[in-house]
Amino acid sequence: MSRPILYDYWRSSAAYRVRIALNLKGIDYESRQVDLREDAQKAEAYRALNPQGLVPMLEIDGLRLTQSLAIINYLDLKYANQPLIPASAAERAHVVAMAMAIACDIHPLNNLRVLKYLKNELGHSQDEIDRWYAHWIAEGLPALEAMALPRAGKFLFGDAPTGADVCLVPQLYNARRFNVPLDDYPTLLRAEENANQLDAFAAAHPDRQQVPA
Ligand SMILES: N[C@@H](CCC(=O)N[C@@H](CS)C(=O)NCC(=O)O)C(=O)O
Repeated sequence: MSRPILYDYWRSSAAYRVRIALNLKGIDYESRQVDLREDAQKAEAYRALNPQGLVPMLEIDGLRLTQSLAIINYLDLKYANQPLIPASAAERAHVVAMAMAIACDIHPLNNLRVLKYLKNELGHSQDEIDRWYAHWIAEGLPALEAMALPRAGKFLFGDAPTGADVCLVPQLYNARRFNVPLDDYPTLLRAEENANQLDAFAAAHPDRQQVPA
């Protein structure tokens, strides 16, 4: 297998998910930074590869994969070590629901292009945009805490990391950047703490990535 290439951005939480998943699977990869500050994701050459103009994108096994949850699902089906999504239908539905509560219902509302639209097209102030950002996190996390509570162990589901934790850790990183209070979410914080003790999570942290000059 040639070395997979991750079209990445150090601060992108969707790319952070894929970095964690690749690390958990023990897959060595090359990170290519797509500089979101410079709108490199919108460049024609990049859009020719990924029509959505978003990161992450993963070139692996002769494929070009987009959408972090689809990539995580691919990696999990293809590389059996360290399962990220449980096999049983009911457990699978539970873990995927927690991942989607973040990836579909919190993160998209706070994506860069949404924030830019609020600022540049609708004329909102930075203070209003920061409130918007924090609002959607504060709306989503209590539900996630309640979803996780009955079946959580060291992680959101049981005692091993799953795709739900892979989504959680980048989302809490974002929450902290915007000073969203997290004290009401002990289950989420426990999972985050246990996850960050693992090399796979620690090595994927934005502070450990190459930052474009
Ligand atoms: N649902 C997508 C979201 C990808 C996404 O929104 N990526 C962000 C960075 S976290 C991005 O590329 N933003 C660029 C923009 O908004 O222009 C996934 O999970 O991969």
